[in-house]
Amino acid sequence: MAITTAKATTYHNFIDGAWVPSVSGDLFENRNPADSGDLIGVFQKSTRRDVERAIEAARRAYEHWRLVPAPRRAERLFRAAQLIAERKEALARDMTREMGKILDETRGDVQEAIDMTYFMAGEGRRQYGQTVPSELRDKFAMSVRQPLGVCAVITPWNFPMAIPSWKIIPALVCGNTVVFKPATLTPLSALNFVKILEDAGIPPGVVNLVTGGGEEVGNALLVDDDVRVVSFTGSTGVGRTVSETAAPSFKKVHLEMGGKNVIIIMDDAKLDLAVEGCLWGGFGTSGQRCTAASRVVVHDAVYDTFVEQFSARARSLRVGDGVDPSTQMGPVVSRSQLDTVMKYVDIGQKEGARLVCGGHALTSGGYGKGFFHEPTIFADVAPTMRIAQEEIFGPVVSIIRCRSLDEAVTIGNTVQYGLSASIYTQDINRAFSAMRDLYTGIFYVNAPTIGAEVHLPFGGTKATGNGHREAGTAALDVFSEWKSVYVDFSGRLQRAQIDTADL
Ligand code: UN1
Repeated sequence: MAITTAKATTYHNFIDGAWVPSVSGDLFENRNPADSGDLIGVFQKSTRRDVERAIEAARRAYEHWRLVPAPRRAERLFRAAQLIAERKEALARDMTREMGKILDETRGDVQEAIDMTYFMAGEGRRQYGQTVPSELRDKFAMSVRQPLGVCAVITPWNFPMAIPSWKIIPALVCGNTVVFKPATLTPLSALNFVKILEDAGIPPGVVNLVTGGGEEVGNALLVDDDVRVVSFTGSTGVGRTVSETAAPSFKKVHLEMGGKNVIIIMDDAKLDLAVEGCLWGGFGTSGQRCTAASRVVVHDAVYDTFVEQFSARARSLRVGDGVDPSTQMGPVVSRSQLDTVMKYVDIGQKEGARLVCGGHALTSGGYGKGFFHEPTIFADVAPTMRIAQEEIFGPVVSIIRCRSLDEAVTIGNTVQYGLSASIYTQDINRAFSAMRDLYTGIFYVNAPTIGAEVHLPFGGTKATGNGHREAGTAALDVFSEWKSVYVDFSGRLQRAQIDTADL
């Protein structure tokens, strides 16, 4: 799997059951975002040729794997879930080191992979279809799920193990095989996950890992006729390219993209609870979640008190290396992510929003070697400002004033995205009307916009998604398709819609 030299550990691709170098001979580095002097390892900078080999292995393995009974496939997945649980602490530490979020959160990320793997393994004994009466005599009618073939799984760096598990495990339980291209910023967690699948006894070729950039590796997956499903999580811009590139070969494309999620705080809200929720929703994972609460719409009657309490709490958050147990917010993932955050802080100030907390990258002292930024809050943000409309993916929250629930819902809906929304109120009527009227895929009452559980559908509306959902049994709809089966045991030709059965 890996060769360690005095300089750095070299990690390999996993193709057809073997850990192999790229044909390119090129490598890329994986560094710690809390300390860029910490080189974690070097990974294969793969090419189209590597991808083609992986697809070919997956295509061949599919012919065997699709015929393994689903409950038997699931046994290997239950074993994988146990192995992830056994290795949880080490996996979380690797993840904090390569991605930056604090250990509590990386443990949560690994736990989400455990939960998903157990949940989906259970689907090995379900995958229910329908059995319905036929309109003709002596005829049987039912529907069954069938796998599609080779699935391309393209994942982001913010949930380095949870999101791969959301895609790979349902793909496998349905009988598909996988070529997995993880984000170049978090290849170690991806590799750890694939190693566990290997150790759990998933046969050669069923899961293949190819590391490298989107231009080379991602694109090669999207244009290959043998890839039948693409499941992608990432930005809306890249998602559009994925969709367009995969369209000519009629792949089934599942996209999970950006968010600009809103928390609405009404005048009757428990304000302390709302402040806690906004801190966790806005600054958890340093704001780098598609579900992050990057907008807070607050009723006029509690606006000033909320701004004061929320900014006081945000100012006191301890920013630092995620492995330090006292750290509450880690770095952002990379230099370019830090540049994006700084760019939006600048945009917010130029747009005339009021900076009430943070606003600076942290560069001195222990922060000098990493990509740290203060928790940042803008108040008096107009709903049309760019900081209220565009996904920043960093620790920046925009507070917007409202005077009624109707106005709050309109503001909530007036963005291009539709992933998650939330309301803090003690009034059940307001909670239910907001639940109905906010056009998102996920909705919370008296809780922040983050924290979805694995057994309900996950995904969003508008520019967040393309109508599919992952997680829950909804994920089976991405990784299988329906076959309707009619069995005529009458022994004669019966013509549907023409020959009617006698009463
Ligand atoms: C993401 O940000 O892409 O609901 C996933 C949540 C997590 C998953 C987030 N369970 O915030």
